[in-house]
Formats: sequence, structure tokens, C-alpha cells
Amino acid sequence: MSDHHAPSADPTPPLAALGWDTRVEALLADIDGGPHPGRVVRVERGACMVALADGTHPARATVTPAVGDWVATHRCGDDLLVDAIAPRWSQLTRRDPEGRTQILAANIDLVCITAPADRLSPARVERETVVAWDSGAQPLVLVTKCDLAAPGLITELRTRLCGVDIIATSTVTGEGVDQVADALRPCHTAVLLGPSGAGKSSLANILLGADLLDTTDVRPGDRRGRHTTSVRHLLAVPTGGVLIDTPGLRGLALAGDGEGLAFAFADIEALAEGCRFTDCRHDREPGCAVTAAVDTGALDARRVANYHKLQRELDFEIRKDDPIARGEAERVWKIRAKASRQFFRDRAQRS
Ligand SMILES: Nc1nc2c(ncn2[C@@H]2O[C@H](COP(=O)(O)OP(=O)(O)OP(=O)(O)O)[C@@H](O)[C@H]2O)c(=O)[nH]1
Ligand SMILES: [Mg+2]
Ligand SMILES: [Zn+2]
Repeated sequence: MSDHHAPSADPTPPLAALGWDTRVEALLADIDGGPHPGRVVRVERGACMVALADGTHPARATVTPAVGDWVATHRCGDDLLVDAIAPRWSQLTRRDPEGRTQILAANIDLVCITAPADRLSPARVERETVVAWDSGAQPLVLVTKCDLAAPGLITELRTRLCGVDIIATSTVTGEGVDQVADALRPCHTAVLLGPSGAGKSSLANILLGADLLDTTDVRPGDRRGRHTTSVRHLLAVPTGGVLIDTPGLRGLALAGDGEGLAFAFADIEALAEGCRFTDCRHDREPGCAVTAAVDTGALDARRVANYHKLQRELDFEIRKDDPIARGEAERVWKIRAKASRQFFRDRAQRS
């Protein structure tokens, strides 16, 4: 978080409202680019919109920046050209269907994971928490549509997740909206992440104090959204902070290196320290502390299953990309297999 970054002396109102502070000033001072600093507020099929001190303009760039990027630009006739992108302090990424890493938002401090109460998927929230931690920003779970929540839903989610705050919200009753505004106020940039129809744009409109973003009813049968938002859009929140609305994502393939997984499942990773085997896979091996926690009811078996699923997905992606990691992974598997064979041999000898 960036509470210690003081607002800059630069009095330019449009950029100050979009998160300009001493940190941004320093990052921009280090790059080689034109005289007009700005923030990318919208990216749409290669084209981007950049907010400068004198307003928002379409811009051309050789390397397409991500929404939230701070850039240096110069004017060339009527055109605005992006010369350089400032180094990012965080970036939210996913793997696109072609397997490439796609940047969903840059320079964010908070990832607001929106999970609709009327079709809550804790496994999806866990996956999003991994992606959020991988970005370098802090995750915050917003359970939306709490006017439709079944009793006990939030308590259950609190028990299941670890190390992340949860705010119950509703744009119908107004529940939780002030708490979300408080989280944004100290000049933070937050990105809304979640499935289509979760109510991201509806919540953003309330925080923005105006209906700036389109919203549509969910489908009556399965309550899924209709993919209303199609561009990523960065907006200044009048009560403080900056919000990026994003299109609801169908899938969210992991693109990180495993650190996000370790953070999101810190409870399981801590328990694993107590497993008898250092390479325990928590899959019913003897002396497994994770399995023991499931057996006592302290840990949700579905959380452990999801942890395994995400870990397998990540292992697969890492090995696909990197032959050295592939060799390493094979070595680890061999050690694990040898250790378990040894265990069973020892046991057979004892009996
Ligand atoms: N009951 C209830 N409905 C809500 C709430 N918030 C939003 N909705 C409704 O949910 C539907 C979808 O909301 P959107 O804001 O368009 O959802 P979105 O997450 O932006 O969806 P995409 O843009 O498709 O990703 C709309 O009909 C909203 O009126 C809420 O708190 N309670
Ligand atoms: Mg939307
Ligand atoms: Zn174990």
C-alpha cells in the first residue's frame, strides 16, 4: 500500500485526481520521454486514451500500454504519441486463451475481487486471490448483491479464506459502499475483478456518484451476466482514489510464478511445515498435518482440493514454458516418489 506517498506539489487537478503523487513523479523522472506526463485511462483494441494535465486525448503508441500505466508523451501535430511507459509497481495479469500473458491493469494498489452473493463460488474467489497477490497489489474481497445472500454466506466465506478482508456490499441497500470508499480514499488505485454480472459497474457507478458505466440485467435462468462492459476503464472517484472497471472474465488462467499461491493459501503452507515428509503432497500420506486439519474440521476439504488444482495448473504452465523448471519439477517428483517408497518399505519391515 502507498499511504506514505504524499500527494505531489504538482497542482494539476486532472492528474492529481487520477493518482499522481511523489512516487509517480519519481518514476516518470527516470524515463526518457516527451514533456507531457499522463495516465492511460482506457485501452480498446490497440487504441488508448491518455489523461494529461489538460484533459483526455486519444494516443498512439508503438508498444500498447495497459490501463493504469503512467506514460510520457509528446504532441506531433494533432496527434499524441506515447514515448515511454514508466516502470510499473504492480500489474494484474492472466494467461489469455492463446497462452500469452495479458496485462489487465497496471499500477494498482488494491484488487477488488467481486463475488456475487447469488451465485458465490469460493473456488473462483480463491483463484482470484492468487492472481491478486501475484499482481503485487493487495486483494480485497467484495461480496456483491448481499441483499440476495443466503444466511450465513459471508461467515462461511470468512472461515474458508485466509489473510484477506471481506466486505459485504449491495448497491440496492447501500450496504458496505462507505467501507469500499474508505478503502479507496488514500489515493489508491483499485481494479474491479470478477465474473460478468457480478455488479462491478453498478458498484463503480455508486462510488463515482453518477451512472457513467453501462449495466445490464443478468440472465433470468442462471443469473449469469451478459458481458456488458467491454473495455477497461480508469476513473477518478470523487471521494478519493481511482477505480478501474473491467469486463467480466470467463476464465482466469494463472500466469504467476507460485508466490501468489503461497500467499493465498498461507494457512495450508504453514500447516505443511508440520507434515512428516518435507515433500508431502497432502494427499493422504501418513503424518500429513494438512489432512489432519481437514479431519478435525479446522480446514475445509474443498479449499485443500482447490489448492491442489491450482498448484497442478501452475506446475503445468511453468513446465510448459521453461525446460529447466521442467527438469527441476521432474527431479522433485522423483524425490517425492522415492521418499514414499522408502516409507512403505520401512513400514513393511516393521510389521
Ligand atoms: N440485487 C442486486 N442486483 C445488483 C446489485 N448490483 C448490481 N446488480 C444487478 O446486477 C446486474 C449486473 O450488474 P453489472 O454492474 O452490469 O455487472 P458487471 O459485473 O459490471 O458485469 P459485466 O460488465 O458484464 O462484467 C444488473 O442488473 C444490476 O442491476 C446488487 O447489489 N443487488
Ligand atoms: Mg460491467
Ligand atoms: Zn501433508
